[in-house]
Amino acid sequence: MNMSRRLKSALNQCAATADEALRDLSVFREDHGQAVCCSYSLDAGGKRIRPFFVLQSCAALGGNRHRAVPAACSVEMIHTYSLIHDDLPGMDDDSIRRGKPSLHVVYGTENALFAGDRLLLEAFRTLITTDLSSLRVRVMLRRLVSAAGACSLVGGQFMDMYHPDTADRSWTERMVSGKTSAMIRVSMELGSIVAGVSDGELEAISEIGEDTGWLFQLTDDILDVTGNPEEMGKAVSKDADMGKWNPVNELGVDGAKKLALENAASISQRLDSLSGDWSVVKELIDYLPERRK
Ligand code: GRG
Repeated sequence: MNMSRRLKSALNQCAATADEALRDLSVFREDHGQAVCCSYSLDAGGKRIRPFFVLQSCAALGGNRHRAVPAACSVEMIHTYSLIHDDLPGMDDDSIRRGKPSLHVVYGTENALFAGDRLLLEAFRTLITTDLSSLRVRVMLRRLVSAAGACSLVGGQFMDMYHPDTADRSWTERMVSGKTSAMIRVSMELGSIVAGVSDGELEAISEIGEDTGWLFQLTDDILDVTGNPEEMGKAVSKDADMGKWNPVNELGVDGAKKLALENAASISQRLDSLSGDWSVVKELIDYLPERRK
């Protein structure tokens, strides 16, 4: 399945919007080492999937995309911090990220720690600048804190690091929910909140975001076996080499691809039941099982 011209253009547009806004943040224009380190990783060319979900969820509900830009930058900064820290020798120990040497390889472990810490904090400073009522901004902050926190991103990473031999499907689902889904779910939530979503619909979007995160991880696991490291800009075969349980180990590549197609179809169907026009988001969901990077 080829990516449609419409989807390609929406992805490029969202990435360009996020890139431009991130470069404009004064913190990355300061002339000292940490700013250089933060920019090195942010500018390294990630896919900007999370900013896409923020901006497109806002647009789907008829919101003002411009107002969602701080949230798009915030989720990308937290995601980038998590990649920088995950690549450290004491964590997943990866020397290539986004097709370039990982930050710690170029600037050292200490600077990678500082840059990650800084990105995490700047993400919240940036979200506070959202042009909405302070009540609405507080709701967004609460969601972002919780997605990045001990029961989500940090918690999922902790589980993955102290991965027990007995880890089974339900353990892995909880770990993925924290490590991968939380940031994708919150991206859809924040974009929807900017657009003024109702409480009832926000919960439906949140569940769709959770399942989209699971689908994203499933396709990441498939690419871990079938992907090309150059195309993906990172190492592959890591989980297989470590003997970790994941759906691909259980179902094989074809079984996992079938499951990804089924999950994408179910998410697409649920997007149809929401108000607004989610067609661009649906196109990305339908494309995920085929993605090569
Ligand atoms: C250090 C708190 C902390 C968390 C690290 C991000 C992470 C958690 C681990 C990296 C390994 C991994 C497979 C995480 C699952 C999420 C995922 C698939 C990340 C890669 O996201 P992409 O493909 O990356 O969107 P780009 O580079 O395109 O932004």
